[in-house]
Amino acid sequence: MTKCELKKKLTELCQKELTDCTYEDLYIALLQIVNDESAQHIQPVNGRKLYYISAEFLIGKLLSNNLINLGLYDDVKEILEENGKTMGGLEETEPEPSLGNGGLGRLAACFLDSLATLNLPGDGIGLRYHCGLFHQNLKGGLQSESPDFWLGSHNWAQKTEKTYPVSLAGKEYEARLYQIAVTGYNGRTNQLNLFDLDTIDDSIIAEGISFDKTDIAKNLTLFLYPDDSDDAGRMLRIYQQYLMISAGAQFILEECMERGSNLHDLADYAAIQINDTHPSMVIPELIRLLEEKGIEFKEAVAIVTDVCAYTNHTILAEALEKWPETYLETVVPQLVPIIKKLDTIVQERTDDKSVAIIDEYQQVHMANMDIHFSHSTNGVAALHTEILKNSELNHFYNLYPEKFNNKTNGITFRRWLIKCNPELTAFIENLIGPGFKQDASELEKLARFVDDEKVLRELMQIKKDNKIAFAKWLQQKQDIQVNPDSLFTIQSKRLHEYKRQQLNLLYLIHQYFEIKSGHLPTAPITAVFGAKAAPAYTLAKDIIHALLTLSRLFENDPEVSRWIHIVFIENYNVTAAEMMIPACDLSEQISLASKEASGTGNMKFMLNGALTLGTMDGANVEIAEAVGNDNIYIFGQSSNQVIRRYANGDYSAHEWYEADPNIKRAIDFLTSEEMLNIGQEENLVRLRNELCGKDWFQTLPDFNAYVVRKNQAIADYAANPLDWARRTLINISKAGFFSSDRTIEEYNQDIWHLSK
Ligand code: 26Q
Repeated sequence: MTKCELKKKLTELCQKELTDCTYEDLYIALLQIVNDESAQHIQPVNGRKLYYISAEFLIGKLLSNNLINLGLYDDVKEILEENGKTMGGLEETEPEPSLGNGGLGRLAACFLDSLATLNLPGDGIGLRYHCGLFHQNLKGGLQSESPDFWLGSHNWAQKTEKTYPVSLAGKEYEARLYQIAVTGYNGRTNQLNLFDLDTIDDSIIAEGISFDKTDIAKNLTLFLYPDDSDDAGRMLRIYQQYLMISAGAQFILEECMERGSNLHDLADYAAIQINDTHPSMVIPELIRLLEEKGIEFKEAVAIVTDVCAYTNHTILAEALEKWPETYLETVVPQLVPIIKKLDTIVQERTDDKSVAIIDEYQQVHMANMDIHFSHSTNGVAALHTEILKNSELNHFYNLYPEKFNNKTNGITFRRWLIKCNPELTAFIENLIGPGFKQDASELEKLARFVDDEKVLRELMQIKKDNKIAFAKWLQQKQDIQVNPDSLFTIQSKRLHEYKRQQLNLLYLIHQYFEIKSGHLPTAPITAVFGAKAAPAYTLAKDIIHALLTLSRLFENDPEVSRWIHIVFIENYNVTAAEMMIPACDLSEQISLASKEASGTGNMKFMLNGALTLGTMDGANVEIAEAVGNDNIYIFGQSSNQVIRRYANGDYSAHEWYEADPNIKRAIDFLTSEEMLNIGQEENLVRLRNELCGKDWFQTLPDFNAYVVRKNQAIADYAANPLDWARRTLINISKAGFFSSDRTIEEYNQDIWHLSK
């Protein structure tokens, strides 16, 4: 479509002059134009097609991204500007679909972009939640939650006439299919298929995000992952999961049969990727449906094993789903006999009880079922996969070594560079041409310029501009002023003890004492946090509270505020990430080694010209390998040391606390008079006691190394900005490996074998 045609269509749809249009008018018209245009890129599927089933797709706002992928972005931008409007204004009109919690959901969204860009037939299957991840409010120094409605009257999910019957607790429901078009960059259009019930009723939402959990017809898809801290909530998760996978399985079988499958040959038509254990019931459900269609159990099991593959995203034991058999008996009685038969097959294969599907307490282990009855199990970074093979899933690895493989995560450069950092994109394009947008390995060509002072100075200016833009956004959004000349160090990710925001907190307290005793930092820093805590995760909320309290304490103290400014971004989401990441100097990736499966934020920051301060965990290990030790700040215990400490059970937080005066001083400060004057005693005491009494994620052993390494980074930044810029350019040039295009190529080559 030419710019002229675009303008004409826009005017037609808005039914008035563009200057008279509101952003809302323009948004609605562009939604239609994008959907029409995307439909032009739908292609027939000949051979095998991928179905990526996931309870989360954290897609973020879609308009700008779709315009970029369709090649319409620049024209729309010009048309808007000719009519006194901006792209930023337009973007604000669009609500963000926050249909995911964090990394796992965002990965699914990046994968859909890469599949379509690589011209591979691959759809997503998930749920159309009416409210995405809760909206975080930080009034009074504490997190509270409110519902995040995103559907409104105009949204990307198009209603279809297709419905599928789903039986839940013996009652029949109709799952309706909605579709969001996923258009690749110069690529094809695939679909994100989201299921929903027509009967959802948001008037049952009471205080905050609480709601009546018993009325399934009204609440099933009302929220992304309801609170799982009580039984009704846990049960509701099973209802959600079954709606998703039962409708999904029927949809897949229907499509494959329409394309000519006789179901015996299903594996020639479909590959199913199970994103963590949330969709695992698709295995027994497919077996059930195939049996219904006359295929014998044994063959059905073989077909399903051939079709399905499983991705593991965690080694935290508490995050591996296991359900009491009685719950499944209640919600999905039709699956229980099948799961029992699968468990019997496992018992025939081995007498190792640790790999059973149903354990001695009648708990059903979803991951175990996945590994036995799919043909591939992958981890999401090299270290993570090694830990799965050698410890967490070692017994499975011994049974099926051929099933295990690694697929290091990646991110889509269309959103995490082209969309969020247009200035850096243009700079790169100027130096090496546009090829990197579709072949990220071309970023290596930047290596030629690492000693070119003019180029480096330009890169510094871009970072500065992005910091200024972030500062403006922050001012507007939270009425906070930050100094763009300070070093921006950012930790943005879900709040979890293993991610160790508390380590960053202790560092900031330590620096407070340093300043007070006359040891001034080498440069002023702005310490930025973005993090949501699960509503029932008390300690995570205590960490947020401590950070907010410390932030106020610093603000009130001019001696300290000259040097350190703590900023907590309210309601961190994809949109906020797009503002924060291009503005970052130092990327905090400080999880306890062995606990972060991969991380993907680490990749986004690197690509946008930040240096990483991190532990040897997840994909940090591969980032370090790619850029070399001079271009990253690594600190802390190795994963082996950590694993050994857990195995020996000899870690005593209290000993570390007593032995190290700096640690003691920092922890004690949490309940000092200064802090208690501002914050809440209950929260601060609880956090203090946790840190010096338990500290399950070993914050204290890494404390000194963290302080030294972080101060080294700040000193380097202050002493030699040009060298800092040189090292950020090296990071950018090595980021190509972390494109999700590479990840998807690997999945396709090793697991899916899709036909183009
Ligand atoms: C489980 C049981 C009950 C309720 C909720 C859950 C649940 C919900 C969400 C369990 C896990 C999740 C999300 C996990 C997640 O986001 N994992 C991240 O996946 C990324 C993509 O692979 C990795 O980069 C991160 O390291 C990993 O933490």
